[in-house]
This record gives sequence, C-alpha cells and structure tokens, in this order.
Amino acid sequence: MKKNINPIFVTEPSLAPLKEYVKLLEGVWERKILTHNGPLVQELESQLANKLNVKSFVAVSNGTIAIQMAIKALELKGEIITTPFTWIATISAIKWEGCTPIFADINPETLNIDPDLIEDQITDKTVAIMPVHVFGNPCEVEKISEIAKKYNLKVIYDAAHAIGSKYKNESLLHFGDISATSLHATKLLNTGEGGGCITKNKNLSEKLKRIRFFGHNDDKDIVEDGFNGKMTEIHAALGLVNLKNYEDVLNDRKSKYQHYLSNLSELPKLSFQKYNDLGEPNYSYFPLIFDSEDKLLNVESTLTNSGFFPRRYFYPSVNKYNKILKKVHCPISESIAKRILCLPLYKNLSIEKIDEIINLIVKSYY
Ligand code: T4K
Repeated sequence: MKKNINPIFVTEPSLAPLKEYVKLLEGVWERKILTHNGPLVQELESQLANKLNVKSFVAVSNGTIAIQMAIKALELKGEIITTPFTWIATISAIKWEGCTPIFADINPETLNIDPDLIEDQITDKTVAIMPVHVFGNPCEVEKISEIAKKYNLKVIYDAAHAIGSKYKNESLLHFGDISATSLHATKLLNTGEGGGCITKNKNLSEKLKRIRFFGHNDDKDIVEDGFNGKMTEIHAALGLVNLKNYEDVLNDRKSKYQHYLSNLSELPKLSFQKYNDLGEPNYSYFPLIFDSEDKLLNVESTLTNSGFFPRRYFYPSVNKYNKILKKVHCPISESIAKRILCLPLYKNLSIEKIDEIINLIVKSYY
C-alpha cells in the first residue's frame, strides 16, 4: 500500500463554500458590528433553535465556557459527579467554577457514565451530576433524572459531542437543567471556536445571556456575577453558512459510520460503542475498542505508517491526570481508555480512503 501524500487525520472541519462565507462577511464589514450580540449571532441562535428543535440556544465563545456558564447560572458550589471517560475540559470547567469533580465509572459498552454507580458517590456536598454524551451517544437520561430528583441535584449535560443526537425523537440537547455543547472546528457543526447553552427554562436562558455579557441586563445595569462568553459575528457567520449543510454532513457521517461497521464487525475480539436503544446518535466519531492495548498500538502504527492518523480519544482516563486531580481508581474507564481508537470520519473523506483504512486494519489483524 502506498503512503498517503496528504495525511488523513481523524477529522477535518466541514466548511461551506468560501464564497457564501465572504458574502456574509461583507455585511459585517458594512455594519462594523463585530461582537456584542450582533445580528448574525442572533440569527444563528434562532436558526439553531429551529433546526435542532430546542427552545433556545445561547451561543458562546466555546464549549468549555458553555459548561462553566451552566455551573454559574445554576449557582453551584460543591461536588459534581461526572465521568472519567471524557475530554479534560469537562473537569477543568468544573474546577474553574470552584467545584470538585467526583467520578462515577462508566458502562463499558455505552462508554457513558453508569447511572447505577452514581448513587454511591453522592454525599452531603453533592450539588449536581454532569454526564457526557460520549461521541454523541445519548446517556440514560431518564434514570439520571430520577436520581437527580431523589437527591435534589441539578443535571448539566456536557453535550459537546451531541449536536444532532436525539432521545425518543427529541433533541438530546433538551435534557437536564442545562446542556452545554461545542461548535469547535472538530465538531459536526462548527463556528471555528464556539459553543452553546441550551435549556427549556426561559429564566435560566435569560440569565445565561446576561452571564455571557459581563452580567449586564438590558439597561446595562450589572445584575449578575458575569463574564465574557460572547460569540463574535465572524464566528456566527461561519456557523450560519455551515448550518446550511448540516443534514448533509449528518447523513454522510451516518453512512460512513455504517460502512466502517459492516466491514469491521466480523473481526475477532473487536467491539464497538453500544448505542442507546431509545436514542439516535449523530455518528460523529467512529471508535474501535480492542481487547488489548498492544493490539491498538499495532493497528495505530500500521495506519500512521501509511499516512492515516486515528486518535486515542480519550486517553488516558481523566482520573489519571494526577498533577491536577486526587488519585482515584476508575477501573472500567482506565481499561477502555487504553484500548479505544477513533478512526478518521468526516465529510470530505472518500469511501476509497475508508476502504484503505479498513484493509490495513484487517491485514494487521491476521
Ligand atoms: N467536553 C467534551 C466531552 C469535549 O470533547 C470537549 C472538546 C469539550 C467539552 C470542550 O469543548 P471546546 O471548548 O473545545 O469547544 C479536540 C478539540 O479541541 C476539542 O474541542 C474536543 N472536545 C476534543 C475531543 O478534541 P484535539 O486535540 O483533537 O485537536 P487537534 O488539533 O489534534 O485536531 C484533531 C484533528 O482535527 C487534527 O489532526 C486535524 C483536524 N483539524 C483540527 C483543527 C483544530 C483540522 O483539520 N482543522 C482544525 O482547525 O482536540
């Protein structure tokens, strides 16, 4: 097999035609409004709320800030139970808001927090649960909501991966007190950097808008302890043009996901993320779970030697970052984190390239 002249990375941003973006930027140049809740940010929020069928979408500067704003809006101080199988941003956002992350281990099949392990971690300091819809796979939202009700806890979903995912036909972003999503370059829908907070509660949504704008109300009085979480017009313009291709990107990922799956499912001792029966994921990542780390390293080096660069999301399990976190053991997450590899998956990736990846994996297996 020839080495790729152009390396193939785990993902590539889906970008609308440049001409369409430039057209929107011309308006920005004319208006000279670059930020502070400009018309394009408002338009993006309204289009996103319609497209995703959510009550409101508060656009912010990135997904990490969205999580911090959710914690701030709910005025949480104490312990937040979360998953060890996530990106470090989940944890850093909790810590930046002066709260303490407490880990409940994951289900080895769904890769999401195991609801049956949450109650063991509840103490009198617990204020909230922060599950992550890992790789867009819906968490067990109903069980989590029951636990939260029983112990009077808030639920914030780290929905960074979850734009386009559904649960019982409703947008997954509608669950919990607040969901925080990401519009980063590597996500299904991107504004370059960006994110959003979603809630069904109108008062909370208004509060989030004030928090993102230094705590100002409409009369420019300071009524909240806010900060700067604003999205710019330049980012919103990118979101608006990319949003036009959103369904196309979603369907493309789904068909490529299925192509990978049908060609790899016969390989021995290889498993795949188990999707929630009541949900519909957005197929935003294609993770492979090996039976040993050695097998993973072998497949990874075969692929990289041929110019394909899969990624070890998430490695290591975040509870292992002991320079910033107290040592705790999360055996399931630690084991999965060592054995999971995400394959390239994005709109411009051709089926021929995917077949090359599949062939390399199959060869390195026998
Ligand atoms: N919660 C969870 C569960 C998350 O996964 C994340 C972020 C967050 C919260 C926080 O959301 P944000 O604050 O980021 O909005 C990426 C992203 O930086 C990060 O957004 C994402 N999760 C995380 C899982 O992955 P890397 O380390 O993969 O970035 P990088 O630069 O290695 O990019 C991967 C590949 O994508 C590259 O090999 C090439 C391609 N790429 C990347 C960028 C940035 C492009 O083609 N163009 C680009 O502009 O972090």
